[in-house]
Amino acid sequence: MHITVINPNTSAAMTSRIGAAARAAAGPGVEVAAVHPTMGPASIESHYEEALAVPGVLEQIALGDARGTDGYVLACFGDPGLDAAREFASAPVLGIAEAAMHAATMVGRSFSVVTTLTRTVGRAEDLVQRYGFERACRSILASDIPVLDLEDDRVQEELTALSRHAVHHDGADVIVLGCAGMASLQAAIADAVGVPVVDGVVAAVGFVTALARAGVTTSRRSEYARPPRKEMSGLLAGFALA
Ligand code: 2AL
Repeated sequence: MHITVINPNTSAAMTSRIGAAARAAAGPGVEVAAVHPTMGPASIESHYEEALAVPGVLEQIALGDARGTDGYVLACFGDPGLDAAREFASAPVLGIAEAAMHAATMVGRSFSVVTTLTRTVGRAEDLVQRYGFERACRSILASDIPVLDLEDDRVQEELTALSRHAVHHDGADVIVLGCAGMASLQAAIADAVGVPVVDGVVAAVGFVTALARAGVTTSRRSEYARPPRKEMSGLLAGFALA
């Protein structure tokens, strides 16, 4: 089985960390290609960057389909371009926010998200609503650590402190990590805080391999039918579907 994990930003270092987490989660018999777009923002922390990341994500889906990918993971907590990717890809596509929120509610009644910049909280709130987890989500707490600084030493300490607050003040049974670059912190935060911590890359790889093994893929009945052929112009001319 071949899984493609797309880091929607163009940071090669982050893609390689995401790939390591995805391979550990996938286990034997699952080949993981961890890729990132050839164009777009270095990290995604605003709606502007999210919009500009999507063409590069779709480009990686075209390449993944050509390789015979059996399942895709969009490894950014804003789930950028998830609907478009689902229409376009020949295999199921899961976002990491979507997968993490589902996983969290399978091991607890409630969860909190610990994330990067305060300005990304609105997007996470929208996704909580979209996926139907308003009752389960207790809080979304921002560390104000930028995505590309997640390797800093202070990160584990700050995210652990936020997670403790989520458990003791907000009543969260489970912590959801709100960025694709946080997988390496999962065990340490879970040990320190004493509740399950869910990383979205790990959750999404697990769910998408299960779907692919079961032979279950995106419904083409209506909304997620392949997009219609249409002329595309300018910089996007290459995205016209044949
Ligand atoms: C992210 C993420 O997962 N990747 C990225 O570039 N931005 N998420 C976030 N909350 O900032």
